Amino acid sequence: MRKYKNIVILTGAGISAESGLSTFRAENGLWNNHRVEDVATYEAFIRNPEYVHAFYNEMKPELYRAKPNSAHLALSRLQQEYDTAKVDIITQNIDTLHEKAGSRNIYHIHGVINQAVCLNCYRIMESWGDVDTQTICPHCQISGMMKPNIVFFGEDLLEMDKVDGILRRCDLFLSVGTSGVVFPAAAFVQTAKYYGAETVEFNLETTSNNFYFDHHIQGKAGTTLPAFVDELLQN
Ligand code: BV8
Repeated sequence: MRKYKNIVILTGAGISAESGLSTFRAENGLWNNHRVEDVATYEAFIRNPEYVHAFYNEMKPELYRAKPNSAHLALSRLQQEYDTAKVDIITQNIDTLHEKAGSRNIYHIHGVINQAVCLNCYRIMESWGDVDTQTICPHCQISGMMKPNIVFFGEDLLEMDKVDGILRRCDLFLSVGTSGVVFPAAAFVQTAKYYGAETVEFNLETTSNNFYFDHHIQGKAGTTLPAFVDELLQN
């Protein structure tokens, strides 16, 4: 393995599976118990904000208690010990397990569970408690305008101004635990590859994106990622 200068890791729900959190598209996944159109689209939120708030409020206690697993910890170790490269984490996950593992340079492109945004003043409120249509914005004091700071289908992603540059500069792109079906995150590997990065996919199975990856490491990320980080750190 060569020395890298800019390492980018894209993570999806699969990296949090061994922390006990449901993924989206598995048998007992999050989307199996709810129609995406009813909970994760902007229209759904406008149509029935109470229902969408309740969906995310119900998720908060489990995500609050969740603990990072060896895959999250391996990325934090890579950031701390790999001294010749900048290591950025772009996550589709709304959990805070990368933060709990001690990582930094984390870009939550689909938002994060313990934040809400005021649709009146567009400032962010942090809360692990329930947020709903009665919640008063702590900044502009207007009530009824809080939305989960979560990117619904049909909404633009967060942090893309920074993410685009990171993808163009990277020389190693790792994709961990994502089915690669949601865009534009699913196309990040194409950008990285176009600009010359080596690309590696970590998943239980081959995904629809596999054509764009130079290497596939099959297995549970909690096992495969720490081993890969060990190899990177030995070089
Ligand atoms: C956008 C909400 C520009 C937060 C999510 C029509 C109109 C508008 C847009 C579109 C349209 N048609 C298509 C689009 C684009 C759309 C899209 O991609 N749709 C798909 C379904 C075709 N994208 C968007 O709308 C995005 N915005 O394009 O804006 C725009 C604006 C207006 C008009 C046009 C364009 C917004 C996308 C974000 C949506 N929000 N969720 C939440 O509740 O979390 S997406 C949802 O899927 C989650 O955020 C999740 O992160 C994401 C991806 O899922 P994965 O993380 O990959 O999870 P999944 O369960 O699928 O897979 C887990 C994987 O892990 C599996 O492969 C499994 O094998 C593996 N695994 C499991 N265990 C392990 C493991 N691997 C390793 N180890 C293990 N132990």
